[in-house]
Amino acid sequence: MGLTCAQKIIKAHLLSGEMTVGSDIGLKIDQTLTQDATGTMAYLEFEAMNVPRVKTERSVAYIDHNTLQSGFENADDHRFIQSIAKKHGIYFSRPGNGICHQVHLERFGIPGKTLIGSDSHTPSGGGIGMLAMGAGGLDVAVAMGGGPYYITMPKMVRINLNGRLPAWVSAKDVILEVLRRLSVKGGVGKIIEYGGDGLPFLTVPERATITNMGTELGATTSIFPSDDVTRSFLRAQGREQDWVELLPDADAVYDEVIDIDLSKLTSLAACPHSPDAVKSVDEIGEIKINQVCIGSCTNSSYLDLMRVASILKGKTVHPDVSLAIAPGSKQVYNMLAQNGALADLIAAGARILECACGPCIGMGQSPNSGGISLRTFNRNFEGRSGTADAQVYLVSPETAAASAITGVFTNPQKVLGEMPEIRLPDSFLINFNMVIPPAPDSEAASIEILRGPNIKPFPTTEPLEAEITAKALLKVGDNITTDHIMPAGSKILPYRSNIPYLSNFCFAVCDKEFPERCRKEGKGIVIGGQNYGQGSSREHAALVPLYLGVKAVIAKSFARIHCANLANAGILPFVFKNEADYDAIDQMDELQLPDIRDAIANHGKVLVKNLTKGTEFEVEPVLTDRQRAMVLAGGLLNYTREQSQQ
Ligand code: MIC
Ligand code: SF4
Repeated sequence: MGLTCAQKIIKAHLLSGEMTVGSDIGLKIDQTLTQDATGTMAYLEFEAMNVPRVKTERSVAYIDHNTLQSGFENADDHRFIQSIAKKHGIYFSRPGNGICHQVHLERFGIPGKTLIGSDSHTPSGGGIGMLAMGAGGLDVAVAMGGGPYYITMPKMVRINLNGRLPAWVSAKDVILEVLRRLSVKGGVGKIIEYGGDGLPFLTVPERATITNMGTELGATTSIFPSDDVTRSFLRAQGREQDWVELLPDADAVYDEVIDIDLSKLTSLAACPHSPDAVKSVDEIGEIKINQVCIGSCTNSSYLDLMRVASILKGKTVHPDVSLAIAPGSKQVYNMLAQNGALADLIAAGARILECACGPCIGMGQSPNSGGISLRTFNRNFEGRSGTADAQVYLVSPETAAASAITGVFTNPQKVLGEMPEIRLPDSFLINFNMVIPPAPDSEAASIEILRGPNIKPFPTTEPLEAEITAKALLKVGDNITTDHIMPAGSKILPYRSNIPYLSNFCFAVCDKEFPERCRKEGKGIVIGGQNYGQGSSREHAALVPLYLGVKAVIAKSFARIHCANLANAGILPFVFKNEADYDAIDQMDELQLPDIRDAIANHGKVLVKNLTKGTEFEVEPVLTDRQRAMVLAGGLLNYTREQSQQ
């Protein structure tokens, strides 16, 4: 039987398990990336593992999230990561060099390789034919130490992109169409592989827009083949030697096949507050807007911003609209500066931000009260922009730029006339001066790690107790994101290395009293709906509840990375055997899991007694055998230590 692109990479990297859907497989990881908001914790964890130099082919530490330095915290964390990187064999991409996924694609990504990153949008690497996955910081630390990365062998979905996109309709509209069809849960347990006769017309950055936002489908990852388009991108990046061909076998078998006729697509938008609440721009109508933000790891490539510049050239941003633009990388920014496109953006009135995540993660540029903001980003979760009442729509750069001029939601196809042909350059501007290579092995031991006072130790865990009795301290609905569990934004993000402080904001979007209740009760259980923990890879959404005494989460279903982060932290993830039992629990009911240690160790039935209601229901642990051993030990770090002592 033939193999898909993803299966070929998995096969070449398989360290344990069988390539059959649903089995736990361990993969050799060639490359890792971290960003600063998850990186500080990941490197503290890496240090705890006592591995002197990373064992990967390439590990890169990026600074791109916490670049708003309104206190000492962020700059201290940057300095910490820089010193760790130098000592332990990691390349360091300095603040200002760009967003991790954009820079990785330009400078480090290699087709056919595996990449994990402590950021959920790591699947951007799928645009260049990598098997690239988001993971918790601890998993990345283990991979840097040479350990395998474990996933559940996913199903394979093939999406055929056929035909050509109409003028002014772009890659963002393609992935919004996929989200419209599949929803934010539609990719769970699946790898999305793209094919079809439209592929030769989609450049690597456009492919990366699509794989990047595959994260919003809940997919394990998304991937494009590595073909001539990939080769010319790498050639233009001066890295043709990194190219290898990666195509699916003609008789590859997919579990599901979806066809999209690109020529029928129109400009789309994801409406508040979910990336799958997709409507066409025409359906939304010409509503007045207040803000437009262009950038993020989804849409900040050279091609994206050249198109935006061509739309804005000679125009002025509407007086009632604030337009902010953050180029994805120094390469993009510098090229726009050299070819004059930056001047067109500035002249039109765009507020140019540094090459970083910026408004995407609420680091500034929050909209006005009740503001309507059009963003080329990938997430529009409630509160993420920094204000509680913002209405954020996710759109293509073309829709964003056209609307910035008119001041209302605008279908670019209707107002922009003929589309100029904008191509990728034959050679990109290559200047590696913002990437600091690690120190040579011989000097590593003498390098001092520079720690600031904001860095607090991460919470320690204990082996699983024989029994758990605790109250349901919070009951939430479906699609709870990690932005609900552990919000980000400019006020909180600087404290990513300070779990005690962060704990004051846990679940702040849903219930401000939650941290206080936890402190009062000392321990608790969280009850969730479908797709609990979707979104970010931030392990803080597990470490902070752990710090607050959360012992277990019982949900209808989980998002992949968050579920793994819970197990890594030693928090038990359970799903209801019978979803109707969810309805019978009230917040503050006292729940008991008798003999839980024994049940986890011996694959026994897990019964939960509702002591308040006098009822009983069954739940199932969402744990592989390896994860069972891990939670028994009290999480991945304890488990890794135990294993290394054996
Ligand atoms: C995000 O887009 O939510 C983030 C911020 O990049 C996160 C990582 C984090 O929380 O630091 C992600 O996507 O994993
Ligand atoms: Fe940064 Fe936004 Fe991309 Fe996350 S989604 S990595 S915050 S640009």
